[in-house]
Amino acid sequence: MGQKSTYIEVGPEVGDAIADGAAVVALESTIISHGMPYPKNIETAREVEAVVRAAGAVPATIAVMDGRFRIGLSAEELEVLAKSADVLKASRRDLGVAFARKLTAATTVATTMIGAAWAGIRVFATGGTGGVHRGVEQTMDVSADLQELARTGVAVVSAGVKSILDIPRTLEYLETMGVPVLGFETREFPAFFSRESGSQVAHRVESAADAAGIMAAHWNSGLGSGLLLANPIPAESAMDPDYIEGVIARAVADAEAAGVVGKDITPYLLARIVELTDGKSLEANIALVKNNARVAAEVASALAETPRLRSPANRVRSPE
Ligand code: PSU
Ligand code: MN
Repeated sequence: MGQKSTYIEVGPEVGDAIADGAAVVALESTIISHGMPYPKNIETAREVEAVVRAAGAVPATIAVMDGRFRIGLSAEELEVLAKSADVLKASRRDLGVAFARKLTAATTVATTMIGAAWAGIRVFATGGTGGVHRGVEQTMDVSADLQELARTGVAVVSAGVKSILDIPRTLEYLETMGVPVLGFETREFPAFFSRESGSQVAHRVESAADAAGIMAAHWNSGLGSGLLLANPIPAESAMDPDYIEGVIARAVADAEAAGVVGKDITPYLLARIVELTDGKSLEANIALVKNNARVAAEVASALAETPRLRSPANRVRSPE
């Protein structure tokens, strides 16, 4: 049962899975268009979908295609997003423009959460979320992803945030906004390329079922916001923290020198880090995204077993 309304179209397989209450995992598209170089981006997008399937859930990669959320991209649509360098990176503020002008846009964590919530998908896997940028005192650069976690009822599985960001301030912001940050089998908040950041999460969860139980209680009680499930990169793929910290510091300095600002900062830093590590950071990135996809599928499966899970408050209930 696919669904179509003015601003959203749910693909048939995903629509059926949602209607059946089966496990579905949302996946974002900015990581494809602006987070990784071609062709690794498309290979990874396909592999991540396969990981979700192997773990027993249906993948729903999300983007805006021709002015409408598309929930569950086809192979051709994935290809379009992977190849076109100038596709819009759409955060919440850009959605109205993309809808009105019938644009095709990659969705960030924030906008993928919105599309997922509208479709009724509760679990979303990505690499790293946005956060508070280093130098925020001067720039006020705080990713809209954090605000979205505070308002939209979707659980995001990520390997923490990259230390291109200010991790302690990112965690302070999430605490202020009332967003639960759960560590998957750890108390340490992971730093994307490495398993340690020096910052702690408030709560450690022991399994996917444990995480799903907390999510169900959070939503069923009416608390409503999103949650962040922080899942460290597998030890065998982790990078040396001192090495990657040096690379990141250099990339941040290069961005400043090049005058990069606003929404271009994150893509610039991601690409620069890949260059500076001769592609080693990209391999780590791919490994952690797959690991997040697997855990997200396990959490989605556990949630699917939860009786009477409240539907998201902002779900589009009866599309035309
Ligand atoms: N962090 C990563 N890889 C990514 C992103 C973040 O390690 O691809 C992307 C995600 O789509 C995230 C977005 O939502 O960057 C955040 O951008 P900004 O900092 O401009 O809010
Ligand atoms: Mn920003």
